Amino acid sequence: MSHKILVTRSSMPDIDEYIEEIKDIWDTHWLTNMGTKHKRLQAELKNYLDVENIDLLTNGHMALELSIQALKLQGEVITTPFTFASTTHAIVRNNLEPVFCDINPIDFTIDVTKIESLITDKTCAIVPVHVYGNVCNVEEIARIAKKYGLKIIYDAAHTFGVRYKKKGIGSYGDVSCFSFHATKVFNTIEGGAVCFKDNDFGLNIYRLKNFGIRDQETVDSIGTNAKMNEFCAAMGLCNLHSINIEIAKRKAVTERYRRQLSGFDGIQLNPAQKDVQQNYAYFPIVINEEVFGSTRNDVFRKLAENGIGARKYFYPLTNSFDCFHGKYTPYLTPIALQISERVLTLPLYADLAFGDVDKICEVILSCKK
Ligand code: T4K
Repeated sequence: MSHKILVTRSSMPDIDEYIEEIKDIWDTHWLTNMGTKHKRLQAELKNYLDVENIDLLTNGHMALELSIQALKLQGEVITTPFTFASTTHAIVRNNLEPVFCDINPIDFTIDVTKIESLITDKTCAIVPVHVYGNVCNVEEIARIAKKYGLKIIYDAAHTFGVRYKKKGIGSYGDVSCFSFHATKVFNTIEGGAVCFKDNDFGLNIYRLKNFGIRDQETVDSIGTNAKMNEFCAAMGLCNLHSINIEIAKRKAVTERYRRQLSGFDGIQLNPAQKDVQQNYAYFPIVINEEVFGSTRNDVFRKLAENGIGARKYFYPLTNSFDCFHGKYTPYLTPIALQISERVLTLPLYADLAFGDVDKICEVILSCKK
């Protein structure tokens, strides 16, 4: 292949549209601290995501970390290790103890049949991940949380624009945290958001993202700085104009992959879930080497030799990260462990050429023995 293909490529608006959007910043000199673009984007996203309340932040990680802080949690938090570093780090950085639950092997979200056996008198919350844009079993998670009095904070970093049973995904649980990173379906360069129901929680988040400042003479919590600036908000306003086209193009790429990779023994595809309006965020495949004849790592290498940068999202599991010095036991989440050793996330972005998809599939299938 003459050109390199990476796992994703940021979608960007037309440059003239962006310049037009940021022009008035040169008149106002208002660059950050909840300016007019921040306010406009917040209102437009509340509408698009179909949520009761939303606040914007510098990134998806701060959305998670500050949400956990704002809920003033203590003790143990049930979560999964099959995720990006951010999910587990947000828990540990709040001095909470992550308790790792396994995932289900079909859509890779938390295995709801295993949550209750992990609950102790120290459990305070569940942090499930809508991984790859797949929706967790929100009904069962809500039932368990209600029964044991637990908070639910969804890591919704991958689910921008996803709807479940016709409702915005951000309206499930107590809180949902979105990422608007450059690599996401919708980006504000860097950015994130917290969607929530409780107004007091919203007030806490607003203060925490701005140093805990209540007014010019009162600082009532030890907050940090996690405010989205006006240039990022402007990027979001422009990208939001074309979000439906973005998702439609991703859908077309996804369908092209599915047509070519379906029906091969040893390749498991991401499911289309019932009652879910998808966003086509990622295209993971799971390779069972015993049937396929080559391992995930063989396929990864072969793709790399052909200039194709697939990624091992999510390997290694967060419960085996070096920074935790062997504190957790990946063998206690065996399905997550097995999937992390078999999964490969293929390139996916709106303008990925069909010819490139065909080439990627050809290289993968050439590894079948
Ligand atoms: N929870 C979950 C489940 C998440 O997946 C994430 C983030 C978070 C929480 C936290 O949200 P943020 O705080 O990030 O908003 C990338 C992203 O940096 C990260 O946002 C994302 N998850 C994760 C799954 O992927 P890396 O280390 O793989 O990124 P990197 O730099 O290798 O980029 C991947 C590819 O994207 C590149 O090969 C090319 C393309 N790219 C990258 C950048 C930076 C672009 O096209 N443009 C760009 O500006 O983590």
